[in-house]
Amino acid sequence: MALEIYWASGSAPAWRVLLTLAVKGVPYESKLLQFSKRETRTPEYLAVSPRGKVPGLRDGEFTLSESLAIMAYLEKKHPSPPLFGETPEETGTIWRVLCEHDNYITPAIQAVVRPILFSAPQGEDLSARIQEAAPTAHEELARLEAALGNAPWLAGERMTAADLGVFPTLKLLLRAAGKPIAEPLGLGFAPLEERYPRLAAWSARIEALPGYDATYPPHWREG
Ligand SMILES: N[C@@H](CCC(=O)N[C@@H](CS)C(=O)NCC(=O)O)C(=O)O
Repeated sequence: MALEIYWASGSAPAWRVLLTLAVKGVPYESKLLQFSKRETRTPEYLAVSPRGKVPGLRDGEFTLSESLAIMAYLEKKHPSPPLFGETPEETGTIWRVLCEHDNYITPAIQAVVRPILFSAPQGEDLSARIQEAAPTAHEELARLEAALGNAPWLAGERMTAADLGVFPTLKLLLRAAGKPIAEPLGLGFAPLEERYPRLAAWSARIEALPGYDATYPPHWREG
C-alpha cells in the first residue's frame, strides 16, 4: 500500500514534510484536507492524528502525526539523501535549529502572521498588534541571517532537515507581509533581499529544488 500523507494547503508543518518527500524522491498518495470542511475532525483522520492536526502519515497499519516525527520516520525508511546528519555534530546542530524553530521562531512569526491572516472581530484595528510583534520576528530572522554568514545552509555545508523545517515558516511570513492590511505598515520583511540577502539567496536555493513546485501551497497560487 502506498504511503499516505495528509496535509493542508498553507500549513507550514505539512509543507516541511512535503519538502522532505520531494528531496528524498519518495512517492506518496496525497490526501489534501480542508479545514473549512472540518476534514481534520473526522473519525478517520483522528485515527491518524488524534489532535486533528496536519500533517499526518499512514504507512500500512502505522500512523503518525507531528511533522518532526514524520520527517524522522521518513529518514529511517528512506535514508538517502541523509537529512538528519551523518556525524554526531551534524545531527546535534540540525536538531538544535529545528528545536529553535519550533520553540522560538514559530511563535515569533505566528504573532505577526495570525492577526494578518485570520480575520479580526469587526472594527478591531490589528495594526498595533502586528507592529508590536514585528521586532521579535526580525530578531529571529537576524539570527538566521547571521547563521547563513558561516555556511550556505542552516546546519552547515549541506542542505538538511533544518532548512526544510524552517523554510515554510519564512514563506508564511512573507505571504502575510504582502497582504493589504500589512503592506502599509512597512514591517520591513519584504522584499526579503533588502534586509536579509543571505536568507533570500538560501530561500531561492530551496525553491530551485527538483519537485519544489509540487509542494507549493495550491491556494497560494490563487492569490
Ligand atoms: N506541532 C505540530 C503542529 C501541527 C499544526 O499546528 N497544524 C495546524 C496547521 S499549521 C493544524 O492542523 N491546525 C488545525 C487545527 O488545529 O484544527 C506539527 O509540527 O505537526
